[in-house]
Order: sequence, then C-alpha cells, then structure tokens
Amino acid sequence: MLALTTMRILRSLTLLTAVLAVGATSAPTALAADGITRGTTYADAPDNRYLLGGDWLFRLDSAGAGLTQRFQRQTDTDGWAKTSIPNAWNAGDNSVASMLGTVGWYRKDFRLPDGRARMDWLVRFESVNYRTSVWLNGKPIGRNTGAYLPFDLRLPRDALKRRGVNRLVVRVDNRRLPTDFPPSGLTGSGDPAGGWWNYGGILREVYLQRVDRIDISSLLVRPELPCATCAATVLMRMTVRNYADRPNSVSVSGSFGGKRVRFGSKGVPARSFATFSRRIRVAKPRLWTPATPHLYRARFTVSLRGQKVVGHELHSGIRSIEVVDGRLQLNGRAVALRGVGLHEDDLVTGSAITAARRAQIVAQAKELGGTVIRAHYPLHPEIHELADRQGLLIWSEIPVYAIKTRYLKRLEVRKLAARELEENIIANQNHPSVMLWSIGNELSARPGPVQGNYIARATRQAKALDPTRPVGLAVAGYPAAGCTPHYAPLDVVGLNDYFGWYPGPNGQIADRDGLSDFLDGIRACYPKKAIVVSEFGAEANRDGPVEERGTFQFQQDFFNYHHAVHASKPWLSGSFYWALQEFRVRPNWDGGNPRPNSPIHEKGLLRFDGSKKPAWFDAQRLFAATPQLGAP
Ligand code: GCB
Repeated sequence: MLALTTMRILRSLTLLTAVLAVGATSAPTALAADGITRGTTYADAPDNRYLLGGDWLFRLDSAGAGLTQRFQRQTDTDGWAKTSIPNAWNAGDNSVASMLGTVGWYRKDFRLPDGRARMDWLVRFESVNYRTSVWLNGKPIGRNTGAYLPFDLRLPRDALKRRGVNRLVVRVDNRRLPTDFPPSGLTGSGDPAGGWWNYGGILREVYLQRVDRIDISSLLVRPELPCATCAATVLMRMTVRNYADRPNSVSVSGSFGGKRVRFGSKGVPARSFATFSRRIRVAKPRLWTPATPHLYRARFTVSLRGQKVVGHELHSGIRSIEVVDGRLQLNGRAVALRGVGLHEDDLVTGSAITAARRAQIVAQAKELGGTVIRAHYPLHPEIHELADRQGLLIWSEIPVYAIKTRYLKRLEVRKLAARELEENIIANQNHPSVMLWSIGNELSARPGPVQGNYIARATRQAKALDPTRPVGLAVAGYPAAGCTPHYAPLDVVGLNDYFGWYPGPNGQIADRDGLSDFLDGIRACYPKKAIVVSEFGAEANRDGPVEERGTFQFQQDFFNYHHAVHASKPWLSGSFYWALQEFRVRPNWDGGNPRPNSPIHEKGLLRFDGSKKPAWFDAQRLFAATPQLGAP
C-alpha cells in the first residue's frame, strides 16, 4: 500500500516536474549536484557563476523541429546520448552534410546549487554555433544568433524549481545562411564554402549565475596612458542591476593593484540599473608589453547593507597602442610585430576545445616567438587571459568573413555585425592583450559605397565604445584593387598576402616578385595608416622539390621570401603567418595545393597532431631576429 502511494506520488511528480529525467530509476538526489561546481574556468569573472558541467544529453533532430514539445515532456533518456559540454556534435565527421549543418538538441537536468527564494538565476552560454533556442521546464526562455560571444538568459521565477529537478533544453541549429557570420555559400564546384569547419553545438562552457538581488551587468577597467613615461589613469565603470521587486541601496568598493577604490552607494530602483564610476591615477605605472606582461589585479565587491552579494576580479594591464604617422606604436614605440593566425580546433573535439588545448595553443604561439595571435572570431576568454599573462597581443576580429556585398547591404546583416562588434568589445575590452578591433576579413577587394558605409559605421561604433584601441580590417591583397577612399576611417589596414601562392583574379598575384611593389603601392595609398600583413601562407604536407607547391621545402622557401620582403619595409607594423597549426576547413578544400588532404587546411607551421614542419624553425629563427617591439 505504502509502495503504491509512493509510486502514485512519484508518477504525478514525474508528470509535474519531470524529476525522473535521466533514467527512470535514478534518484533525483543523484542528479542534483551533477557536475555543478562554483567558479569559472577563467579568472576574470564575477564570483557568482557555477559551471553547468557533468553529464548532458544530446540528440540529433532527425525528425525535424516538431519534436520540441515531446522533448520537454519526455521522462526517460530514450533517443538521447550522454555528452559533456563543450561539445561539437560533428567533430570528426568530414562529410558535406556535416559542413552544411543540421539541428541538434541538448538537455541538462539539474538542481539549483542554492534553493533560497530570494535568488535569481541566469544561464550563461559562452558560445553556441549558431542559432539557439532555450527552454526551462518546457517554457521558452530566449534565443540567440551567432557563435563566439557569450549570452545570458534569465531563468524565469515562475518556471524555475527551487528544490526539484529543472530541465534545460537547448536547440542548436547550425545550418548556415548567406547572411550569417561566417556566411554559407557554394564554391565553384558546388561544395559548401567557408573558411573553417562548421562545428555544430555548445562549443564553450555553460554557467549558472546566481543573483542575490543585485548583479554586475557590466564592468569596464580602462587604463589610459598618455605617454610611456606619464602617469596613467584608470577608468573603472560598473553597472549593476537590481533584480528585486523593491529598491535597494547598493555599495561598491574595490581595489586596483592593491590601492583601495571607493565607489560609494546608490539607491537602485526595483528592476533597474545603476552605474558607478571612478577614475584613479597610477603615478608610475609598470607597463604591460609582450616582453614584460605586467598585470594589475583589480577586485570589486558589491554589498547590500554591509553584506557582500557579489564580487568580481580581473587583471588589467597599463599600456597604450595607437597609430602615429602611419606606424603602430606600443607604449610610444613603433613596432614591427610578428605572429600567427589560428583556429580553435582539435583533431578529436573539433572547436569544442579543452582547457589543456587552449593552454597548448598559447604555448605553441609563445614558443614560436611571435607577439601576436589572430583569429577570424573572438577567442575563448581563457585564451585572452593566457595572452594577457604570457604577453601576446590579440588581433580581435568578428566573423564578418567574406560577406558578399549584396548581403552586407541588408539591414539585418549590418545590425548583426554591429551587435557582434559591440558584444566583442564589451566582452573582451578589459584584456591588455587585445590590440585592435577588426571589423572583418576579406570583404569585396574593391569596396563600393556599401562596404564604405559598413566601414564608416563600424569604425565609429568601435571608437565610441572604446576610444583606446585602433580599428582595422583584413583585406585580400590584390594590386588591381588600387587605392580606395572607403578605407579612410580605418586606423590599420591588414593585407592578406598570397603572392606566389594563389594566382588571384587574372593571375595578378601569381608571381611573388610582385609583392614588394604591391606593398609600396599600398603604403603610398595609405601613408597615415598603419599597415600590417595580416596573413601569408602556403600549404605543406610532404617532402619534395622546393619548386613544387605543397612541399615542406616550398613552404620553407615561401616563408623566408615573404618574411624578407616584409622585413625590408621599415614602415610595416607587423606580419602574421597563416596559420600556426592545421585545422579543418571544408569538404574538398585544396588551398592551392595540387596534392591536398581535404578537409584539412595545411598552411600550418604545425601539423594537426602538433608536430613541427621544417618552416616552423625558420619562422622561429626569423621572429627571434626581428626587433618586434621597436628600439627604446
Ligand atoms: C584567406 C582567409 C583564410 C584562409 C586563407 C587560405 O585569405 O582569410 O581564412 O584560410 O586565405 O588559406 O586561403
């Protein structure tokens, strides 16, 4: 009898709250603490985040979108496979279908780590590719478009279970459109186009964020250094949000490099925001440079009636980076930076890389001896922190990658670009490693009014959000493009240099001997801008004659030749090899190699397995011989 009653109660609980979410026999308590740990994998964060780790469930949407309702009610794990986050569901699947994308579903059953009624909760996704819809206990709680940047969704109070098991269901659609970043498209031979693999899934970590009435909704720590020997000022600005239904008096205090900073107190109306700002002076700053990446620790505490409700820590660096008379200057010195482009990719996990892999990528870039890393999209927050600590500058780009002019023209595309630029700046501006905001890569090489308008607006927007960093764009380097007035708003022009590798339209870059004159021509076009070579590279996957494209020997020679031409231009502010390591691009990629190994991009100095190609050692030697940070 007792057993029967218990069963009945359990059954109704199942219907009501779906407590038997993972396996009909597992006890709810066993699910409770499943993989939820306080803290973030990165250091510069508020202290109210909990990693939503442990077991997740995943299934591909084989039957189409109509499954939504059924998924919400499902009480068993039929059709679901166990997974963990980050996850790229198609890692290792090199098929055309995998590149084109599909819909996948994730499910996480969890109990709140703190059941107190006054707490509000957010869920934070660090990066999901590409279109995301999220439900909590069957209630839709929000959507997002675009990968590589974090987004938070509030868990509605009326849907959230304080004590029971909650179910988070996430629909991820990575089918690309020509208006997406990066866009879909077809190559001449009808294969899906794209500059890197279209990994579907929750590609970075997911957090729960506990809000004890007040949350930090944004935090800016912006050092300004008027000259290398000057005192610095540091602007600190925090916006807090009162989630409570009544006003609260909020106090903020903090420190910068051990120096106390008082922000004072403010009354914050119910469900509203308040901003606290202070500017402090650092009389004799220890400057951040790639050679001496000195960091200042900043800490902030938000309190209600003397009780701390949330803290935040971050690491700042004092340095200046600006364009003066056509040269990029770091702390007042003209630089000739060297570096590499890279992708977050891994042989086994795809772009859902682990902390160990992130550390390895940064260690490899350091070992090579450059001072810059570049990617086509905002990198993981931990890579930013490793770069801050180890002294690498980041060319920070949004994935406005090879968008066709007819799409760039569309309002929704411009709006998304503006949003991604803003979100990238907000997410990553506190890192001293970020050297510049890049607004895109390889838009039409002959910009017209559409691109001109995009450049003008994006540059204006970036400057308004962050007046302390230059704005740049990477462009395909073709002599026939000539000079364009549309680059006028930019501080930095990045040239992708494939002279002597790709033929280019009408064979205009087939001969590498054209490189030197081309660079001089660009300099003459833009004497006041800083110019860098944002890419140069050649595929290599075998030994063979130096004249034969695709051999290690060709790559070595290519590296030496291009480096020598770049080094002969005293006005050139940098040159970045593409790329550090091999990565997956797209089905039938050849990258200019007559004997390609599709879908692997093989211009890397490192093979996908991490082993070094001969050109690695040339790059290491030449980078070491280059006074990258300028003369004192
Ligand atoms: C480029 C792109 C980069 C490609 C590279 C190549 O210009 O910016 O994403 O991987 O060329 O190898 O063709």
